[in-house]
Amino acid sequence: MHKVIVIQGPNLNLLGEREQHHYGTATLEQIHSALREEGKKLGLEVHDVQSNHEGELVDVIQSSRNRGFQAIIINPAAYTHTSVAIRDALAAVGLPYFEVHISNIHSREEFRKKSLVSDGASGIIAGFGPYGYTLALMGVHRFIQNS
Ligand code: CA2
Repeated sequence: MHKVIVIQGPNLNLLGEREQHHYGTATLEQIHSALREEGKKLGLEVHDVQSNHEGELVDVIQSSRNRGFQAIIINPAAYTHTSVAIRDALAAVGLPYFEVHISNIHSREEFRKKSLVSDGASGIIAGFGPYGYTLALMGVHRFIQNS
């Protein structure tokens, strides 16, 4: 069974509670539970982690190869637009990664249009709401099958 890790950045623990116009009504646990179920159907073991701390996200990314993951699905949240450390960690670990944003970052404030991780990503999904994570998992499944 192939293993995939879903990494969630700062404030995504608040999903479903506020800002529903941007991020929908599903909680993070509901999203992760749906991904685990979808993963089972696809033959993927899906793990998840959320942190509000940049260094902790870097640690998780760095350790993901040694923990046996074949791919990373990541929503770096606000760190998308600011974190050279997360960009460097993703480049260093060398696993294929897929960037997900719940909202369409290109239709919002100017500062959200720049992502520091997009150029190294194997795929990018934005604006599909929480369903974007499921789309990413389907894409990871196809990616692993073809590699
Ligand atoms: O659209 C996305 O997925 C974002 O990565 C979400 C980030 C934002 O900074 C990015 O520009 C786009 C923010 C996540 C904050 O999530 C909240 C959820 C509920 C209530 C408040 C914040």
